[in-house]
Amino acid sequence: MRLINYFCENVTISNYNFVYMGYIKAKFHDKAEEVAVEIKDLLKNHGDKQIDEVHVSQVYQGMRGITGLVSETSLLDPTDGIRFRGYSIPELRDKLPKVPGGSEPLPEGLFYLMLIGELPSEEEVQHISNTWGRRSQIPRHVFNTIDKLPVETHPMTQFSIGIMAMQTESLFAKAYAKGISKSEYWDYVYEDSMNLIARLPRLAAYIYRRKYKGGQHIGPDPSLDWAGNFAHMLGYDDEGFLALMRLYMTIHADHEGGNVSAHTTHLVGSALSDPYLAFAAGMNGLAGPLHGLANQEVIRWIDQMREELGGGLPSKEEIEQYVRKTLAEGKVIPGYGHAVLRKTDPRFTAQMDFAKKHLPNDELVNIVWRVYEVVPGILKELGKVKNPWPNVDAHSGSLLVHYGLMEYEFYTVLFGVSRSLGVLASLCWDRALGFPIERPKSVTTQWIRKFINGELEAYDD
Ligand code: AMX
Repeated sequence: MRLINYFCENVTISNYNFVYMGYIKAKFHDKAEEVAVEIKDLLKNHGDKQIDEVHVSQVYQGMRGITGLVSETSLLDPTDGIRFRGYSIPELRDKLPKVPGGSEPLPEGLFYLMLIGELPSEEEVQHISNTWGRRSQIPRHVFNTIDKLPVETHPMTQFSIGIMAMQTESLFAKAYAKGISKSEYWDYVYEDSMNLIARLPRLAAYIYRRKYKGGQHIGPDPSLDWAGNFAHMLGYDDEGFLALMRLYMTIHADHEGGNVSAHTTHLVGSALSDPYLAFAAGMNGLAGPLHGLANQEVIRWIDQMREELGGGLPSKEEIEQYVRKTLAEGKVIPGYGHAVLRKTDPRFTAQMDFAKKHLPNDELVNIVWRVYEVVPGILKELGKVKNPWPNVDAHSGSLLVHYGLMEYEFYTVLFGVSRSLGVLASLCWDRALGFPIERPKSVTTQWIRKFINGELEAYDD
């Protein structure tokens, strides 16, 4: 029999796995056991039920629309947008615990929701904040590794290298090398994930201060929450910026399992690469301009437009001309379009809401809003763009610039720190549910030609 007192760090029970198991971990383990039983039943009774059919076009076009993955932490609806365990972004902003007197949710609460599947209490959020605070130390060799890179190295490259340098700390890799049972994998992946999330703000802040602030680093403030402390270590103590970081870290955390950063982390983790290796791989995907790098591209694109037009708030006609010029040059309009969404991204709307409340007269923010009035109509005209509406990246940079974080090459690192919450919670679920190595089938064009001509059968297995 298992006797778990969730509120004790050290529980006295017969199963040795539960001894010294923290409250969140024990609760996660229980939830995962329930879901594992449910999945076993689903597979036994409905394993043959067809969930999708695959068309030749999808095989060539980025597997778009193929249902082929399970990711428990969030689900993306093309029109409603992202829901984390069933909760929309406006609901999360309302229901998740906040700092006293604060207006934005604490990302610790979202992590709890994604991991456990329930809204957390204030105490539970505090517990996670404290745990991450305690685990945030980074070994010196990680900073030394970063210091060896040319300072002009892109912050995302430094971030990825820093995560890889931290892989020396992987408890999963050490335990696997010693030899552990499959049933224990989740435990070490959980510990690595918690340690990694705890350390990322410090790593990111180190990179920022090294590259842009002459290496004048700022120590953590243990009285602050995870996102607040991150803002502090970056060098921004304005209450508005702290609130923005809490919102930013919440809304960028997860976008179901098929996007490049989430899918890559899941895929690499499926080979039993430890969380450091898997997350670094995901970050290399986030660093692509069609994915997370789009946030820097948006500000760069607007800066170039302003430069060409001589500054100030451009008119709608001027923006239209610039959009058409960008398209004529064979480039995409950064911050617009999405592989799944078919409406304005609720993450864009949440940031717009924040801006209307806190900085309605900011010029750059007003340019972003004017671009929003112009771009969808033009993209619709093209006839090929499936989603002409803005995504999360169209708005985020303008808010950061307002508070003084002008160095747009760093923006994707902020996205990456937030994304750790979703993809690492998901990785814990992957190992707890014993998901196998991922290995879809690929074919050649010659094979497809023969298949179309009826010379070959589709693969069955
Ligand atoms: N500007 C110009 N053309 C665009 C466009 C945009 N914003 N979005 C899509 N298109 C084009 C595509 O390039 C494609 O053209 P092609 O047929 O000549 O190659 C055509 O429209 C069809 O594309 P789609 O099916 O609508 O989009 P997709 O699923 O292939 O790609 C995305 C999705 C996000 C990569 C694409 O919309 C894009 O490049 N957007 C700009 C970059 C961006 O904002 N990325 C961030 C996305 C959110 C995130 O991950 N952080």
